[in-house]
Order: sequence, then structure tokens, then C-alpha cells
Amino acid sequence: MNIKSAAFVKGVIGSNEILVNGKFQVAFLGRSNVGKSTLINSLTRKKNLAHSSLSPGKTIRMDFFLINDSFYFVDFPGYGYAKHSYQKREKLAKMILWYLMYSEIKNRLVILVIDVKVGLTPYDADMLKTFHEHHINYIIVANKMDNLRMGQKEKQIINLQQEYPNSEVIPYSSKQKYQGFELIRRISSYIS
Ligand SMILES: Nc1nc2c(ncn2[C@@H]2O[C@H](COP(=O)(O)OP(=O)(O)O)[C@@H](O)[C@H]2O)c(=O)[nH]1
Ligand SMILES: [Mg+2]
Repeated sequence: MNIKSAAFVKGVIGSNEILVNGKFQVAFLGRSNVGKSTLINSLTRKKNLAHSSLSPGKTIRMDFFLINDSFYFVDFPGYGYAKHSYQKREKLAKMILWYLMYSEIKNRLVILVIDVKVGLTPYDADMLKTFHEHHINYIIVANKMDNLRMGQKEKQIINLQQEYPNSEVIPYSSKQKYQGFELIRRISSYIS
């Protein structure tokens, strides 16, 4: 699959209606600042499609982008941002869980983005548990590979794969276009 077109469709705040129209949804989830929005821009080769920010936790919307006129990329607010108030964190958690458990969206893949140097945090582990409990397909993207030294790259991916043997872990870097084709190939294998 090639990504030929990508267009912003809708930003969803709180209880706005989300898009449920049968089209496949690829949801990008992960902690604040792991590079979710940049990843979407990198895969679509559009610099300013998804809003990437230097101040983490700014985005409180789910943004829907229509790809190739046939499926959606969904950019989520990042969780686990320490400077968020308790209320804001609760609101985000509710939004994400509601999306994940919302039974009407069946055709879906979650891309769980992590910072490869940090690995999976307890927040991410909670997410994995939810994916497993609700039979949600997911791929872990070990992002910002460019921050690892040459000798560490392979080792870190093998470690992650051994730690989470039931998960598919794909290395990536938006800075170096590392493994872009492989990630798109894996995403497209889920799209029905
Ligand atoms: N080194 C490196 N930095 C990245 C990469 N992807 C994103 N970033 C940086 O990480 C920060 C957060 O990116 P953003 O996409 O806004 O993260 P989000 O909060 O998960 O959506 C920005 O400063 C990006 O420039 C990457 O692959 N490598
Ligand atoms: Mg973002």
C-alpha cells in the first residue's frame, strides 16, 4: 500500500460524535510526547497534517484523518502527562477507554507508540491489558530509534520483543524514516 492522500476530517472533543461509518480506523495511542503526531505526518509525508507540539499534552482532541479516501488515522491526546491536573487526566483516560470499548467500532487497529529509550511505562502496560481484554488488534511502535546508538538498536528491540512475546514490535524513527515501508506494510495487512 502507498499513502496517496491524507486529509483532516474531524476533531472530536469530549462527547462530540465520533466517526462510526464502517471505515477502518488506525488509532495512534501513547504517552504524551512519544511522537504520535509526528509519526502520522511522517507516514503521510505531510509536515503539518497532525499537530505536533513542543509542549506536551496540549492536544485534547481526537483528530480523524481520511487516508486514501478509504480509512482513518486517528491522532489521540497523549496520556500520562505529569503536569495535567487530576481532572484532565481522568477526562483523557475516560475518552480513550470509551473509544477502545465502544463496541460499534469493530474494524480497527491500535498503534501503541512508545519512546524506545523509555520502553513501556505502567500506563502503556495498562493499555496492553485493555487491548487483550477487549480483543483489540495492536502493534507497538518503538519510536525515536534515532536516539539510540548503533549497537543498542537491535538489542533494545530484541529486549522488547522478549518482554512482550505476544506483541508485534516495530522500530521506527520519523527523523530517519527508519522502517517506514515496513510499518505501512504491517498496518495495511490489518485493513479489511
Ligand atoms: N528524535 C526524535 N524525535 C522525535 C521523533 N518523532 C517526534 N519527535 C519529537 O518529539 C516531540 C513530540 O512529538 P509529537 O509528535 O508532538 O508527540 P505526541 O505528543 O506523541 O503527538 C517533538 O519535539 C518531535 O519533534 C523521532 O522519531 N525522533
Ligand atoms: Mg500529538
